Amino acid sequence: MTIEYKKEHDGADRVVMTVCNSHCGGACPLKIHVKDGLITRIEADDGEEPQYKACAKGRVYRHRAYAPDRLKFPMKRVGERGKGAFERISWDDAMDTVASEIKRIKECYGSPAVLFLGSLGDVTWLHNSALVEELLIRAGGFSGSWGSPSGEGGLFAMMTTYGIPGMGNSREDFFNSRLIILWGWNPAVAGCAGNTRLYLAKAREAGAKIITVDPRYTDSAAIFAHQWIPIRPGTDTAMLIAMAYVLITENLHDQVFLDRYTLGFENFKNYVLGQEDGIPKTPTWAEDITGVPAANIVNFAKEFATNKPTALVDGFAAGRSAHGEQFHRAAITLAAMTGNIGIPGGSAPGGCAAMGDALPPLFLGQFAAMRMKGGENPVDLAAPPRKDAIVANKLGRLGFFMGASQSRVHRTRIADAILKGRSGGYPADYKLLYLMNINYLNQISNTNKIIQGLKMLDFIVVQEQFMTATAKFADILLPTNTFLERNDVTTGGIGPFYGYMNKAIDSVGESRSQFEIATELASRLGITDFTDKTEDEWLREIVGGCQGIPDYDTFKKQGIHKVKLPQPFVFFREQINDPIKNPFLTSSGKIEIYSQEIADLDNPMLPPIPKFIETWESRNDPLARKYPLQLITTHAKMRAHTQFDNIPMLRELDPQSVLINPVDAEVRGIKDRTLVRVFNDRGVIIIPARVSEKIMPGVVDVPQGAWYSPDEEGLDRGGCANILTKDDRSPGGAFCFNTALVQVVKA
Ligand SMILES: Nc1nc2c(c(=O)[nH]1)N[C@H]1C(S)=C(S)[C@@H](COP(=O)(O)OP(=O)(O)OC[C@H]3O[C@@H](n4cnc5c(=O)[nH]c(N)nc54)[C@H](O)[C@@H]3O)O[C@H]1N2
Ligand SMILES: Nc1nc2c(c(=O)[nH]1)N[C@H]1C(S)=C(S)[C@@H](COP(=O)(O)OP(=O)(O)OC[C@H]3O[C@@H](n4cnc5c(=O)[nH]c(N)nc54)[C@H](O)[C@@H]3O)O[C@H]1N2
Ligand code: SF4
Ligand SMILES: [Mo]
Repeated sequence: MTIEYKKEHDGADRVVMTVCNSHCGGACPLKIHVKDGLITRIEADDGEEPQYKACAKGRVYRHRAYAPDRLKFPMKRVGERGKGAFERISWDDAMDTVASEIKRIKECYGSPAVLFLGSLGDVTWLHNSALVEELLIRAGGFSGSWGSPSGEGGLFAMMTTYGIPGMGNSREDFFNSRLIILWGWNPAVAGCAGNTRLYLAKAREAGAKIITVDPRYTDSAAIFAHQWIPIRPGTDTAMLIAMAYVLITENLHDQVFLDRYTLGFENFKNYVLGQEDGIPKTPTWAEDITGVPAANIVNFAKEFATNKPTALVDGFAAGRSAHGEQFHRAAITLAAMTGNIGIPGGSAPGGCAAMGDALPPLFLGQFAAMRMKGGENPVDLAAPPRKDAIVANKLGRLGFFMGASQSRVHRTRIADAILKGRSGGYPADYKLLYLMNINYLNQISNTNKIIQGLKMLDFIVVQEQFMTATAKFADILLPTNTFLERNDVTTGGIGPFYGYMNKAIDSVGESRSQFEIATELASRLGITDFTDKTEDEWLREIVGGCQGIPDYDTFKKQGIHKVKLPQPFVFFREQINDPIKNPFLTSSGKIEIYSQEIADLDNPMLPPIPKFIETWESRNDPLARKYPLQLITTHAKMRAHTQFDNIPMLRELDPQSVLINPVDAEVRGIKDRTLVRVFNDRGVIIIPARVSEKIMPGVVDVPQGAWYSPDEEGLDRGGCANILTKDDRSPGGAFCFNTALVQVVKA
């Protein structure tokens, strides 16, 4: 859709309104200037307040769309898997091969042999991996996986404690907070940030105190915080429990709130005071575990209890660990003990508080629109339900990656399942892998094992925009266009808005949209009624189901519809204001500090009250003698996961490196920018070190998402963090990207 434009600026023929939402948790309106069919420049939102200002990644999207390594034609592999030798073929050949391989594998081995893995790419309602899942369902079914890499620990905590997934309050509600705690959350860089930065700055100006709890002195700490509390990774639960000890023993907890809205506080209290196991969870007990001085824990706890309202925002990262769910359950408990849930200026922890009020119910409903027609996946239905599928059972088909069937293997274990199959106790022998919107090899734990798995398969198809490390393992590569080359709709990442993503340019090369690819493939699989609508008709239908959007054509022209809320959204406000009329969606109708649902699982590693359980590969693990440093793998400023790592000007702004404290660097003879090897038994990466006090001693950070780039010896010089992470999950399903031990030496 074209809007009028003052030509004197850059001679653009037209300016197209769209929205970037590159899997960074944000969504930012973009104005794309187009001249002679080519993008000349990109501007950010300058419309009505609040504006959602694009970051550097969105502003240079032109470089991504026109990158030299864009996949422009369908290709078939001609060399060894992983080496990247391909030959151009026609779309007809590519589609025929993919369809005939799907049919062949299904006939020879059954539908469970077809494995599908998809992720997000862009977070939009039409062009997404649900399309191919839908067609595979209609073709007889496929094997899926389960587990959200972002925050399965948080989801588990929210489902068991509140009964539904949480959301953040509106960002302007920070103005009502006296204290804001960024616990493992760095919104200046990542964590579904959007306008958060602006609102945090304004809240600080308005007098709120801001504290960060993080192994790193982050940009958020530097810009917003009055205090930084460094903490050892994976030990946050111990600190929260010791804070509960201070509140209980100093009688600072809100007993009225606990009585009215929660269940099981007494059980938790017995554990905290040591009546259950003989160990009082004192600040001194926690000091030894967390590295945070006991006196600081006492002061912090008192500050939390006496500065109501406090927004405790627990990011997903501390939950991305070997007992991640305990962290989020403990954070919810602390917020309940201080009466901070469901009130203006407070927060409902559980991970999703970091996400903002992105209209998730509408988002999920619309996203799933096309899938609904196909019904359930026959492969899922044929297998018995998973006993521990608490999250999946409650979210049903609306949840991503959360299947409740035993046909689904946790994503961290997929490579192991490929390698071992049924003889290893897995539900199927996988033969064909369909990858879409995912950089599987790079982004899921234990890259080297994934590589072994990928070599084993009969056939791999990858729908990609670039020659990623994963793409190099494909037998057939299907080039996908970018959001600039198709129409779609989206919701704001964290702000309440709807965005229309207008097509700005024609598809680069022969790349096609995901809708085109799915439709074409469906017809070759004999599914003649896959879709009865065009792209535009689907979008009209989806938009028609959204509350408050004016009319389709106006919306398309405007490109963005900012939702005006009568007052800041406060999650669980109704439950707190009128608990009889609006109970929590747990079986007791209360916030379940004690969860019978968890107790019924009868797993000692999943206690029914939040408890501190030491992780594997902690600093006390005997393995720490060999690999003495704790690894975290944070989300990088200039990438959205692996997206944008191939854009030189972004890469230069923040080159991949391992962040290490001067104390740890000095004993190893490492100086700033020294090339180092970071390794453990799972693999090695070779990248420069950044020596800085911005990370606490004993911990190193390899930001996730850098492209795996092996040299001739097979050693990764790109700095792919998942070379080092373990392919295991927490008992509640959390990915353990922040639980690993490594050593660092000069290269
Ligand atoms: N620029 C950018 N933004 C992104 C993304 C991206 O790739 N790039 N990805 C998006 C997606 S999909 C997601 S899920 C979110 C993820 O967002 P987050 O999970 O919030 O991001 P992280 O950078 O992994 O972690 C946030 C902070 O937690 C700290 N941390 C790590 N381990 C621990 C721990 O054990 N304890 C404590 N207290 N802190 C810890 C890290 O040092 C970091 O500063 O970000 C979204 N936003
Ligand atoms: N060590 C470690 N690993 C992590 C994490 C961590 O904290 N530490 N974080 C995890 C988290 S939270 C997440 S969400 C995952 C993300 O993992 P992924 O979703 O795998 O990461 P992306 O880089 O977004 O990969 C999307 C891929 O899809 C391709 N693609 C194909 N079609 C399209 C399209 O139409 N549009 C777009 N935009 N891309 C397309 C892109 O080029 C890209 O290669 O990573 C996880 N991995
Ligand atoms: S990458 Fe994320 S923050 Fe940056 S412009 Fe795109 S949506 Fe906005
Ligand atoms: Mo994520």
